[in-house]
Amino acid sequence: MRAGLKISAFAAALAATFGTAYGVGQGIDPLVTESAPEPHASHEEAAAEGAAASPAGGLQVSEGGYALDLRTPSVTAGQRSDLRFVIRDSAGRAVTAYERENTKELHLIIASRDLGTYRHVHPARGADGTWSIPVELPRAGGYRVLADFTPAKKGAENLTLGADLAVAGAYEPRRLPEATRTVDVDGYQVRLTGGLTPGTGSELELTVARDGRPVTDLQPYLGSYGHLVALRSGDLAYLHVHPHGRPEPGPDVSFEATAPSSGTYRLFLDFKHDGQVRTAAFTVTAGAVTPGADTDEAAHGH
Ligand SMILES: [Cu+2]
Repeated sequence: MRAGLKISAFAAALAATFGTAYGVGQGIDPLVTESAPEPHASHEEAAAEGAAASPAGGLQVSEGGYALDLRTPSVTAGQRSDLRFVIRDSAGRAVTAYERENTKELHLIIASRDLGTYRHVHPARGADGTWSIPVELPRAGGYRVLADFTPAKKGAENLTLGADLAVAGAYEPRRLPEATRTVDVDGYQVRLTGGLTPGTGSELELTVARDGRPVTDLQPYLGSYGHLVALRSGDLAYLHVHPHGRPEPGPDVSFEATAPSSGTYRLFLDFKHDGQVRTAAFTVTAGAVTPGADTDEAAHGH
């Protein structure tokens, strides 16, 4: 059992390393993205629909000819300050035209490397293309700023670019909370059903209750009844999570997500009720740690 666990952890580390290397290749030459070989992919991964077509986002500061120029690379913990950034095209010009997604031109995620602090915000864009949002981050440390957007240009695809943000102050790293099925937030209980499977889409269902009673009057937020973001622990790779099934105002909100690799992820559900947006966070492990799976993965991977 102990040996199996070690092999699994090693395999997960390899998967993360290869995933990053593949991402870097994309940045150097976007033209070869579609046909980039994946010699490390297992048979299962290669067969999994969409696994190769949608690598994890957020790992690169530049991709597909666009770059995230974070004008505020550091802020101070506990102090309110303006976070400013510009999305630039391949000629270095500020992008000023975007397609709206979920009612917004750009979605910004700010997350600490230890995943203990998370913000999903919507900055304002100036006419010159500079985005800004006031932020106050409670704890010091390394953070990632992830911008999710689609340029309004023929052929442009949705991108998630990521940049490092330093938050000055006394740094105390925190451990990722243990995996749990139920999370309490401001008097609400949110239960998670389902999980993440590496390379394959799977359903995640979140059920919202208050004081033990199912909440059936969730309010629309950004065009739907809940928003889910998944970040991979270790590199903060960003997963695109899509709503699943018919939209209903609770108590269940469903999503479909594909984990790019085995490993540990943190899920953040934003939901709106009584006029306020709240966030429930879950730790989820993708890929069952079983001796059989370890052997299989090691055999295919090498
Ligand atoms: Cu958003």
